Amino acid sequence: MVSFVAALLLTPACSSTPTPTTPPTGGGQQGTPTAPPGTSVAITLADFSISPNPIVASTAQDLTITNNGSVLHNFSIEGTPIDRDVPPGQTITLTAPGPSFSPGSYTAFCKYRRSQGMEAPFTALAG
Ligand SMILES: [Cu+2]
Repeated sequence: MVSFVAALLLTPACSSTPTPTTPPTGGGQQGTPTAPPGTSVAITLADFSISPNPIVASTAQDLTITNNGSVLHNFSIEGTPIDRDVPPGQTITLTAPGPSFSPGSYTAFCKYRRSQGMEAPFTALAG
């Protein structure tokens, strides 16, 4: 048994045929995130969550942010000037952030209730 294990460990990895790694298709749970189709991405604020979570958008897409909660919420993106209040029942539109907003990984949050779960990873893709 010991020699069998040793033989496995000593087998050179380069002797095997390379296995192609196929990225998962659809869903976007793993691998490269993809922005939802369309010219805008809908984001919903609630008491106290942000959806979708995580958020993926292209810098060419508008963000429409709706507050479905009962109190004032806010949509901010860390490291950017984006900081907008959204009163309950209202929807705001952030037009495609464009040049002020580089593709990358950010954190979106409600500045009033971040510690209560109103925070989501935000991936901005080149648009
Ligand atoms: Cu909030």
